[in-house]
Amino acid sequence: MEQLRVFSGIQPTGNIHLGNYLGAVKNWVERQDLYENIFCVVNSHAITIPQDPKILKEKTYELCAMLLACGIDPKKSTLFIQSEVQEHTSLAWLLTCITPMGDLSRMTQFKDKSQKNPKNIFAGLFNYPNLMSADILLYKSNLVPVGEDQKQHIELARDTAIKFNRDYGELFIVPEPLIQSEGARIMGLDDPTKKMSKSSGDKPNHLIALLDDSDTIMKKFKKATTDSEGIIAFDKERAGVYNLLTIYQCFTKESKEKIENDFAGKGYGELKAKVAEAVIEGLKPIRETYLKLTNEKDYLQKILKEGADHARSIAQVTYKEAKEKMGLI
Ligand code: AQP
Repeated sequence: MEQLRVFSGIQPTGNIHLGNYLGAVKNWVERQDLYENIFCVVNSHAITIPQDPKILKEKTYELCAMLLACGIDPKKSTLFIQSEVQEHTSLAWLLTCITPMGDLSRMTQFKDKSQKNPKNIFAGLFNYPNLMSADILLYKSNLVPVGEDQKQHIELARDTAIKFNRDYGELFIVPEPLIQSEGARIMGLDDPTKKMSKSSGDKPNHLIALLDDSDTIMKKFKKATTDSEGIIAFDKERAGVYNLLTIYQCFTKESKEKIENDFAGKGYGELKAKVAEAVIEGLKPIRETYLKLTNEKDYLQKILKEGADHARSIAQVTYKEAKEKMGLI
């Protein structure tokens, strides 16, 4: 039986954080043996918000090294940088020409990000979902493992694939999102009503970066916003405690019942310390491997070149088919 193909991406827009890790990357790593995997650092997505070119370049390589440190194995997964395969932006243009403006206007990420940067709203941000559809459809991907915030974009990619196949002839696979039950939406520690996000990283206590040292992680958790009820339970209505318990569960892999029993009668101070300890322990091997990889620049370049060559060989075939079906020479 043919293996299902997985595609997913991550933007080099800042420091990779616990939300990116628990919502997406950890899932990619743990399921590598099940699928044919293609993972991409989506730097062309990053420029939909203004970036400093020098920093963007640095962050792109840092993120590639970090994905390897998290456990992406180049023998099992293709890893590459999006802008190295030009078919992503080429196919995005074809898809842009068949996507209704109304569908793009409904995207909540566009609304959120344009509210955060009202003076810097560019057409690229509006068109971001078409580039994401191109990323996924180019590889005829069956599954797209993402956090909950990307679900709406995948629904659009599905609609686009269906529309293209209907109007121009069968070509694309209609992809399915793969969203896990725990950790699909990790919230900011400072404000558990808002998703943990790289672009809010300037708020000192918002996110846990995967490279934060143990003291910083402990300090940030100790300051995490909770409530005054004093009961430790998986209650979605109490977002701060729920978020801490979810993070704890993702690292310890214990059941909700066991966690609630273990914390019964304990205070928030103890909860925060235990969550911080679990996170410190879980991130330690990642940080250590990352530091080793920063001295192996040639190895990283080699992996990324091989990854881009492989990705391009698939992408070129799909793009040529799409172009011909639309009547382009
Ligand atoms: N808070 C989160 N909880 C769970 N999953 C999350 N993801 C992002 N934030 C959370 C998932 O991480 C993957 C990579 O995301 P991305 O870098 O492509 O873009 P994003 O979703 O916009 O993530 P950020 O951190 O909020 O970045 P900025 O601030 O640059 O927009 C995706 O699978 C995403 O679902």
